[in-house]
Amino acid sequence: MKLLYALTGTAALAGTLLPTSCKRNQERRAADGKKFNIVYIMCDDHSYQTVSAYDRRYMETPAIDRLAEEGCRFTNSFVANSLSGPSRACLLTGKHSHKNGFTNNEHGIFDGSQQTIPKLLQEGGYETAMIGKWHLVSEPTGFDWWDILIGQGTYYNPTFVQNGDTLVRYGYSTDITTDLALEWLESGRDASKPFCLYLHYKAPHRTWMPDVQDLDLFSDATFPLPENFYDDYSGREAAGLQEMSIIKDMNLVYDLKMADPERKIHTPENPELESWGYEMYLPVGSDSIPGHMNRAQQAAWDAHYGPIIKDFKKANLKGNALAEWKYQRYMRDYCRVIHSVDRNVGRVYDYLRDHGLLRNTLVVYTSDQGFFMGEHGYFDKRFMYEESFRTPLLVRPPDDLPHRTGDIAEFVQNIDHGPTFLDLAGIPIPDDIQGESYLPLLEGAAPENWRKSLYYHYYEYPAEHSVRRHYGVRTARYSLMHFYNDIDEWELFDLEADPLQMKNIYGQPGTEAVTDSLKKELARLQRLYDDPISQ
Ligand code: SGN
Ligand code: CA
Repeated sequence: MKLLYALTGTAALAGTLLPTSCKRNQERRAADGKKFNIVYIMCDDHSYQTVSAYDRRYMETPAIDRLAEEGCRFTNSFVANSLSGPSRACLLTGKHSHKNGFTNNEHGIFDGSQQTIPKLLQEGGYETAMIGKWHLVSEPTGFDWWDILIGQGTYYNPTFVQNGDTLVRYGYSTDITTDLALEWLESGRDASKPFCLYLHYKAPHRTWMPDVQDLDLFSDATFPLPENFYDDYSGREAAGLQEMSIIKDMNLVYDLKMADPERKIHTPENPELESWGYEMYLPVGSDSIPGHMNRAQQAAWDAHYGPIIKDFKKANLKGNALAEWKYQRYMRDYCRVIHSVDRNVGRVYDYLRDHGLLRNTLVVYTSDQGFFMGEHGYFDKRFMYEESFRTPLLVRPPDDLPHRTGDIAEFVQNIDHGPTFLDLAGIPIPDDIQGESYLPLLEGAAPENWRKSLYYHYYEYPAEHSVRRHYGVRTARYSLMHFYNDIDEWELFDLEADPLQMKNIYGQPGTEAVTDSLKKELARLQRLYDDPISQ
């Protein structure tokens, strides 16, 4: 640990290898003497399908979209390991999971003594803050200020830990997290320093609990069913073995809030769900418990869901009708939760604009991974399939930084944020960092040697949702993945011919040459990133 930390010293940084364009930019910025701030906003499980800058089928997100309208939309943004803790560790280190040591949520404890981006920023004169969902088990290091949710956090009346002190805050998590960020921007930071703020929302993580004020939104909406909602997973063994199907795994009470007072739906078949009920309902005789709703919030929920529960029971749906009812119910709550995120991103934007900070602040909007909105019949993420491997990424560069606008199509991955921040700050990027700065892309460069393929590795199995361990490579046209551990299955998709990834062409006649070259590329990436799976 000490050894890694020593790498952050000046001597270790002196030999840093940077792409020429990065070096040029760093020198130029250093000569300008400009210091740019960073506001990095990350949601938990926000699908690109529900960001209207990417997809207009479901809902509008005007505040989030504005970042792309005034800046850039990345059309090929991916993660390295589609799960919360691992994504956060990639973000903080600029390294793949096997290098930062946090491979899965269930057994991981982030080693905060290692080199991290916030520590490097601090050493470079930056003030750093982490506000909202942290999910890395150990206490944050490298932050001048931190105010984090415990574990997943709760939507209502959440408990935070502020620089080591526990505090319960009453209200809705997304609003509170924004309030804390704005308070820190206004009066918490040392205004003489440039800053980097990590603002991490808990929303829209399962169980997609809307704010009281948003309960009536989308009530009349009918969301289009994904084309492959009724996927039968033929030819894709791992795809069929998961436990994240809307039809079979999404719970009517726990996920879809059908906690009927008569307890016909709310059955005792699953004791955990039975005791949780609405996750946050107050036990009888109690008025206020952290993480649970208070009486007024609960009354608003009852007023909203009560009639839906009644209608649902009367309808006695079966088969596809029940499946599609579940899908609509899921989408309504999910989109309501996003509506609140969008409103709060708007509050952050307004603050930055009203305080003249858009001039010298990079604003990033992204998610810790993508999410399935019923594609393949799924909710959740984890797979290297497109909906969870991709994640939204909209970046508004500082007005004072000469930059391009519009779409950026190069492959970027969440290990790239860290080096980008260092690059923007004019801080040398240590050569053990595996991500690439995408700042040259924002500045309008089209580097010829930009990565042409992506590496992915998911580890959390056996675990909730039963997605098998897998690693893989994705190029512009193909996605090749190998599921391993208690299974040994390869899946290959031609994304041009089969963008929905329904036809596994691995082993099919005519695919020998492409399979061979993809396996070579996979091996090259495993060597490049030094992933022991290949050794
Ligand atoms: C919880 C959820 C899962 C989810 C994981 C990981 N179950 O365990 O559905 O896949 O988090 O999500 S829940 O019953 O607690 O809602 S992650 O985004 O934090 O990695
Ligand atoms: Ca997540």
